[in-house]
Parts: sequence; C-alpha cells; structure tokens
Amino acid sequence: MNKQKQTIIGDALPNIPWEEKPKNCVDPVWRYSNNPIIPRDLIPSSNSIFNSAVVPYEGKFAGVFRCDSKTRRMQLHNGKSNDAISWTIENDPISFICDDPEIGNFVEGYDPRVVWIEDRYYITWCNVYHGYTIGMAYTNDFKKFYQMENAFVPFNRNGVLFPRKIKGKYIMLSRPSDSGHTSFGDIFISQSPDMIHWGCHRHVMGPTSGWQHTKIGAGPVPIETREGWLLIYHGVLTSCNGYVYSMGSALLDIDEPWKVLFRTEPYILSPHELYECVGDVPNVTFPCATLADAPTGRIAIYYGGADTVTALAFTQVDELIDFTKKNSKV
Ligand code: BMA
Repeated sequence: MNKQKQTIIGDALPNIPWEEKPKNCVDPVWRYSNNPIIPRDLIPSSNSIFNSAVVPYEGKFAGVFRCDSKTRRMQLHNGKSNDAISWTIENDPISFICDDPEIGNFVEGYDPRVVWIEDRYYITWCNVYHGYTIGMAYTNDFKKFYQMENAFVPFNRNGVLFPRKIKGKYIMLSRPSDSGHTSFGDIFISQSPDMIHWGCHRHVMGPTSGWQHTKIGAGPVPIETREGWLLIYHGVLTSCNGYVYSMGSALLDIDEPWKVLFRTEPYILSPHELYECVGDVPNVTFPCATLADAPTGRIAIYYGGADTVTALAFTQVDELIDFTKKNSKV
C-alpha cells in the first residue's frame, strides 16, 4: 500500500488482535467474540482488572493494568503478552522508583495510559496525592518504572499524553474534577516544555446531551491521522440507576488540538453485553488504550467492562472517521 495514502500516521503493527466486522453489525465499533479477554481473577491478588493500557513492546506487547486488590486498593501492575489477547500480569503491583519520598509515597493509582514518546514509555494515571491528580512515570524496559512529578494539583483525572510534541510542547489532555464521584467534567489541554511544568491550558470540549450529558474524559492516547487527531473518549449519562459510561470519538485539529473538528452525537459503544452491564459498577465501558496498524487502518480498543474485567473491541480508521464526520455535532 502507498504510505502516502494511509490514513493513520504511524507504524505497521501487523500482529495486533483483529476480527472482521460481523455481517449483521451496523455500528462503527464491534466487540471481540471472546470477550472479556482478562477475567477479574487472572492473578490471585486481584478483585478486578479493568481500565488498563497496552502498547507494542519488542515485537510483542506490554501493558500497565489497573488491578484492584482484595483489600480493594487500586494499584498498577505490569503485564506482558505475545498476542495482546492472552496476558501475564504480575501478582505484585509496580514499585515505582522515585527520588522524592513525598511523591514516591504511593497511596493508590488507577486508570493508566501508556505512550511511547521519543525515547521511552510514559505512564499517566489517576494518582492519589492529597486527592486525585495525574501521576506520571516512565520506563524503558517494563522492569524499572521511574515516578515523576504529578502533573497538576488535585483534583484531576483522565490525564492522557499525545504521542509527540506539537509546536515544541508536550501535550496532555485532562479532566479537572472534585473529590467525589464528580458529576461534571470537561476535557482540557495543557502544554509543557519538559513534562514537569504544565500550562497554556485550553478548553477542548464539554458534556452535551444524552450519553455524554453529565461529564466526559479522554480515553486512549490520540491516534495521529491525515484528518486530525482521532480521540476516543468516554461520556457519562446519569440515569435513575446511576452513571452509564459509553464511548464516542472526535477529530481534533492536528496543530491546535484544542480545536474540535468533529465529534459523534451518537455513542460508538455503550454497555450492552453482560460483562459491561453487570459487575462491581454496572453499565461501564471505559476505554484506556488502542493498538493501531497504520497500513491496514485496523484499530483494537481496550476497555474496562463494569469496573471488573478487561475487554477488546475493533474498528477501522476510515470507517470510524467517516462515522464521526457524518454523525457529528460539535
Ligand atoms: C470513574 C473512574 C473509572 C471508573 C468509572 C465508573 O470515575 O473511577 O475508573 O471506571 O468511574 O465507576
């Protein structure tokens, strides 16, 4: 295939998981037929394994997994896989190396994202430091993890880095929030020259109606495409039975990513299957990672089901972009 014609600007990853769209599927995103891929009890210490991040690593795959323990502590665990479907996750949580004991005193962490930028893998997560904020770390080898400064003061969640600098700055999406099960939330962008000092904050988008009426938050690391940054995000509806977490997609301007070009009015995936509707927190689909193969445009989406298990879904970039444009309300 002519590289110039590829929609995704990125690497070939021919070994990512993939299933063709079922013939009777009318949606732009379809589920893996053998979901969930990670059961809640994959490791002896876990109550649940969900909202987790995976990346290509040395021809195979690595990941950082949210494992809530049987004491119900939210922690981050290291995992490896040959096929990105069957995972080996370490029973003990990651022990971060940190020069500063004030920051290195790990209390709890959840909802990780992982991204390769320049020369290393960066991990962002919702960290507990006198309240919820965005924790940061890096690793070169998925053996030693070095914790960095928190990006912001509390309260903040859903910190997601872009995979490259834009106009000389590192870029992070986040969702300022409060101390509880926040009932509001817009996505903002912050910029940094050094991954420590974050500023030049810009509003990206806020909640609208229906499935994204209550709050929204960035999901996986944005995918660079010829049509803009493809962002998959979560949106929350407040029903009489509590929050419902669905997924949508947006295209952000490539040079000024706080400008939203298109954004889906309908959801692209919402809790329908049993493992999405039933679990520790019912009715949650929460995406934290994608794997994408640029030449074919195949995208595998990793998401948590009902705050209990990890599931996989698929889309094709041209189909998702087409859907996003045709069903857009910015
Ligand atoms: C959010 C986060 C997510 C979780 C979701 C539904 O506030 O805590 O980790 O999946 O609520 O409980």
